[in-house]
Parts: sequence; structure tokens; C-alpha cells
Amino acid sequence: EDIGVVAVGFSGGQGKSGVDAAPSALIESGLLAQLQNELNYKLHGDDKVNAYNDLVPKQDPPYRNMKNPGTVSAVTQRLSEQVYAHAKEGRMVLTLGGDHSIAIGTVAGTAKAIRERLGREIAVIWVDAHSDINTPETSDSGNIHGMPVAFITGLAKEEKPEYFGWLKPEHLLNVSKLVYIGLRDVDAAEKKILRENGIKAFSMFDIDRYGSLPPWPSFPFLVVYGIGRVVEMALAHIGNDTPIHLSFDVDAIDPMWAPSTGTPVRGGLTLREGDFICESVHLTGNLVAVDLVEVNPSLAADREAEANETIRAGCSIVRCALGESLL
Ligand code: DIR
Ligand code: MN
Ligand code: MN
Ligand code: MN
Repeated sequence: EDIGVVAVGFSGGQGKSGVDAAPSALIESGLLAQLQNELNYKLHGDDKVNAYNDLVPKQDPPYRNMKNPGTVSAVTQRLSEQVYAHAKEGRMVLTLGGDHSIAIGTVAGTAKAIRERLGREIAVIWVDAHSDINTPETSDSGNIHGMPVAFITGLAKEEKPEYFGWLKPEHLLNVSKLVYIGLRDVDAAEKKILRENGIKAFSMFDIDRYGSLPPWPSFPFLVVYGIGRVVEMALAHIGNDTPIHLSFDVDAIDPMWAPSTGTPVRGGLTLREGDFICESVHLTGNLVAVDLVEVNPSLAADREAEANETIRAGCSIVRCALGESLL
């Protein structure tokens, strides 16, 4: 089977440098070699990491409260074309970020390609501690990595092509085809947006409450966590036979396993729950794209050890999404 790989060394959607080094760290740790040699995928695409330096404008003042708006717009537009080109050929697309602003480009690219190739709308499973659905006006930070969902659903609109006006209807995702898993740090304004648009979201609380105590007398101490039921409900929401784009922010995983990320939030998914989501999505056979974002190897108290743990977690997530757990 064929995979298009796009390595996106980009950090302009938020303020901390280092997340641009993630793709090379993931690749150096052997991720692509494993996909090729152990999972027998044929990889397409540049082996080198895209830095998109040619797209960075000399001046990029804030616009509608967004930081680096011209840069993020230009980079995601180029990325959307790269992803589109792979998906148009019928390849599954693996994008290694980069911060989560890059999902504006990846989702736009798959949405357009799948519309043209299959006449279908994609669904997006957004695994994240955050809902990333601020509009430029509701955002407190001005960081565009907190806004990608607003842009790809058309909830945030902009005419100017240099500030995301390049997003056309064929790039957009229907809000009814979006589902979140792992949320636990959602801004008040984002909660309002989720509520008003009836967007399906499974928070960490949902994962806990859909769990159960087992009936087995010999294991009375065992708690069955609700991730299985949550994934089942998430997949039921988007429907059988719908092409799925999985956008996985590594900060969905608890900092115990993924500490090296820009905005860690405690109380997250276990690594096993994160892998389980990916394994389940793989099993549907409907996966058309995977993003892995927000790994930042330079953010770690004990740099080497914590960065390595986070990179390991990221590799595990990608391999599970691509079917390594199948026996
Ligand atoms: C916050 C944090 N909601 C913002 N978002 C993050 O800046 O809009 N997203 N960290 O990943
Ligand atoms: Mn995110
Ligand atoms: Mn996040
Ligand atoms: Mn927050």
C-alpha cells in the first residue's frame, strides 16, 4: 500500500520554537523505516523536511488578532496542495508536524481530494486536550494553533487570500462530520462554539464515565475504562464507510508519556488509550490521512529522557494508526 509523507518543520502557529524539529526527530528515531520495512508500506514524497522558508513574508504583523497570519496562511496553503496531490493519487497521507495550525492545510487538502476522487465528504477525528476551535476574535492567545478547526469548518471566515481567504468550499469540513476525543482544556468561548454548532465531543470525563466496574468476582479491583465505548460512539457518529482524517495532537496523551509538548495538560489519555483510538480507526479501513502534531523535543525538564519518551509516544501512535497491532 502507498503512503504520501509530508514532513512539516513549522512552528509559526504558536510561540515556542522546537516543534519544527519534531519531524526530523521522529524520522531519525526510525519511524519511516519501520513503516517501510515492518509494515510494508511504499512511501512517497520528499525525504527532507519542509521548512517553507521561501514563504515567510518579510513583515507579518497581526491581523484580526492572529499572530504570524501571513506566514501560517502561506504555509498551510502550500501544505494543502502537497496533501491534495498525494490524496488525489489515492494514497493515504501521513503528515508529521509541526504545530497544529498545519491541520488547516492537511484537512483542506484531503477534503478537496476526496470530494474529487470519491465524491464524498471526509470526517475528521480530532484527538487533543484542546478543541482548537477559537476564531480570531475569541482567541485569548492569538496563536493560530488554537484556531485550525474554526478555519477548516468555515466557522472563521476571511476574504483576503493572504489570510486564509484561499480556503474555498471544496476545502471545508462539515461540522457534523467532526468528532473530538480527549478534551480537557477548552476555553469558555470554545465551549459556546461547540454547543451552538452541536459538535460531537468526547472529553476525558466522558472516557471515564463510560467506563465500568467489571462483574467478575475474581477481579473486583479492575476498572474498565470507557475508551472502547467512546471510540465506538465516535465512529458511529461519523458513520460507516466515511473517509476519515485523523488529526492527533500529542498533548492528548498524558504528560506522563508525552511531556515534551507546548501546552501539556495533566489528566490525559494513557499511551495505551491513545494507541487504542488509532488501532480502532485503522480497523475501519476508512483512514485517508493522519497528522501527528505538537511534539516539541526541546521542551522538557530533563531534555533527553522526556523528549525521547514523547517521540516514542508519537511513533507508537502513528504505527498503530497504520496497522502495526494487527496480528
Ligand atoms: C488555547 C490553547 N485554547 C488557545 N490552545 C492550544 O491558545 O487558543 N491548542 N494549546 O493546542
Ligand atoms: Mn491541537
Ligand atoms: Mn492541544
Ligand atoms: Mn487553555
